[in-house]
Amino acid sequence: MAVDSEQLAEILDRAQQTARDVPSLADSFTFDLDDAYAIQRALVERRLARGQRQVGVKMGFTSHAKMAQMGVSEVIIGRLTDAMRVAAGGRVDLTRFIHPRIEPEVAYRIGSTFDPGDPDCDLTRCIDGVAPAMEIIDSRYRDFRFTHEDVVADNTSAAGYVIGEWVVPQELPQAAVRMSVGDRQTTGSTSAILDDPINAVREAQRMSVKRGLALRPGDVILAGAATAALPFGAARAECEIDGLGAVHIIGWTSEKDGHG
Ligand code: OOG
Ligand code: MG
Repeated sequence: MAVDSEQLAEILDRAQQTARDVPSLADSFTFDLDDAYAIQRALVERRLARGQRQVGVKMGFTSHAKMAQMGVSEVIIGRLTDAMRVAAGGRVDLTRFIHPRIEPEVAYRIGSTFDPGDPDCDLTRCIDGVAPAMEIIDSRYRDFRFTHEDVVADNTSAAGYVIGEWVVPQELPQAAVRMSVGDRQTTGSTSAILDDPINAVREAQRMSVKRGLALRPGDVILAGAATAALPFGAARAECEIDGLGAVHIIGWTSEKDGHG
């Protein structure tokens, strides 16, 4: 019997809104990858019904470091909404998350020459900006433990993102990537992202067609983390990519009032 995507989306939506984790859905329900993308769509549609706007997509597991960290080895795609955006240099209240992690990302912006209605339009030729970025991931699953289908259903753990200054598109086959969170650091290279992060743009175009996620001019694409994620606590998090510059945000914890 087909799973009820609305029912499973509701479980994940409530987990996100109350910042309380849930067990892996795959422990209790049988669903395949097509079902998982249907659940993701239903989940994000709930956000859109609350007035959020879809502003782009994010690729996941585009580097071996991320695949190894999470035990999932196939590229995934998720949706970004405007409510997930954190201003560069801004503060982000961590109490709205369950167990946030942060990771370095390359962001691409789709320019006005992109024609979503033309299947032959090459998205990589329509990019009009690239920027250093970070993604906050916050799996709604207990202990960040999930299957490939679970994480797709959960909108690929998407929870927040910050983008630095856009610069003109440039080749980034092997730029050094550094991220620090308080006194912890991680380093890598953009070459870890599918050999070259522009390949993540190709994958975004291919998978958005296959999975029915609309891409439009002005949308953002996060290429996927070049390194494993770090826990994001009350600290300054900064990502620097050679040739692109740096971006930072500050995690802090508001006083919890004891009423959840
Ligand atoms: C899933 C999200 C993966 C990336 O950049 O590889 C991702 C997770 O790690 O929980 O965003
Ligand atoms: Mg990511």
